[in-house]
Amino acid sequence: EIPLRLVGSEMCIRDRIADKAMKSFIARYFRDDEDGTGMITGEFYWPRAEIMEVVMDAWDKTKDPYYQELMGKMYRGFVKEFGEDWSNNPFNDDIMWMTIACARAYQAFHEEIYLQQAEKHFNLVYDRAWSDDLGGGLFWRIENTTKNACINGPAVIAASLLYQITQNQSYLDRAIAIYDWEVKKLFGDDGAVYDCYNLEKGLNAWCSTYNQGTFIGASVFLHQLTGGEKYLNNAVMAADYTMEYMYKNGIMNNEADGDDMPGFKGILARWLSKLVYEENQTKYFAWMEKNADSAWMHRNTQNLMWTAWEFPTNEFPRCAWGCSAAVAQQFACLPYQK
Ligand code: 7K2
Repeated sequence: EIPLRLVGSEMCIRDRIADKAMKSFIARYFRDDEDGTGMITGEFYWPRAEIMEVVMDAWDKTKDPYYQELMGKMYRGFVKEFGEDWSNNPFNDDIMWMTIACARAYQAFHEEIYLQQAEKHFNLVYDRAWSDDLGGGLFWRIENTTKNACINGPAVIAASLLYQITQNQSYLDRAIAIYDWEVKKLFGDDGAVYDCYNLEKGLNAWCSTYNQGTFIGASVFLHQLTGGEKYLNNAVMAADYTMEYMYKNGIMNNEADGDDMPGFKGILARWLSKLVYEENQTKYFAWMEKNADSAWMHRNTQNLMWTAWEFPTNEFPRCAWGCSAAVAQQFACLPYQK
């Protein structure tokens, strides 16, 4: 068990900081509507789904019933805007992020709608995105030109969750097949997870925290579901690469531009936490805490933390998504609640 420790001059334990960070984030960005729905203002499709995952992280680490209610409101707000059938979104990854959020919500709360939506949309994406081009794997979008880490890693996680829930072997079989392909085409000997493989242009070897993160998560699930040692070795390689090579054990400051990148680090935080706590890989913990502390030290007067964790947070951060990553980082440093 990793002990909680006192943090800086606050002399406040870490779970209180995570709680304060989340409540401040919600106070600033969550719109609570009278019809029982709610939404994160200013955010579009996949950041909305991923902020639901941050809510699920908070549930996993606190078991505070408030988060069940919050997840329900966010889910209903999402459906109010995008409908119950997400197949008209051309991005397979967008649908898959929402599938993961739903599968996690079902595991936590056992509300049927979440499982129905997760199963329906996992299968929908799998059926339209899997192909034998490049030896397997899922396409990123409906044009079927490129196979990306950002759909394949999340799909392994979604399939693993669905296998845990249903015990339906076909989910595990598909998780393994997608994973094997990702390792073959998008995983380097040094632990790098490459962004994508384009049918015409070949490999794009760019690395990002979210792809490292979903690969770590996928590896941990398959280690736990199959017992295969290679999965744990891969998770450790990908985590080492992220901490030691990408960041030299320092503070994460980049991925702040555009609409997609500012929340990426929260995805790494989530799955690295699973590797640390569930697989007892404690060597990453000090680095995680260092980043969580730096982000908190650089919060603004509303307790919001922008995604460049070594710099002071502006009083008016650019978007909710870019403030959600540090909230995820705070929860990542807490143990799972039984
Ligand atoms: O090119 C992909 C991916 O491979 C790359 O890692 C990121 C970097 O960009 C896209 S994935 C982001 C898309 C997700 N779906 C909704 C779209 O609006 C968004 O661009 O940013």
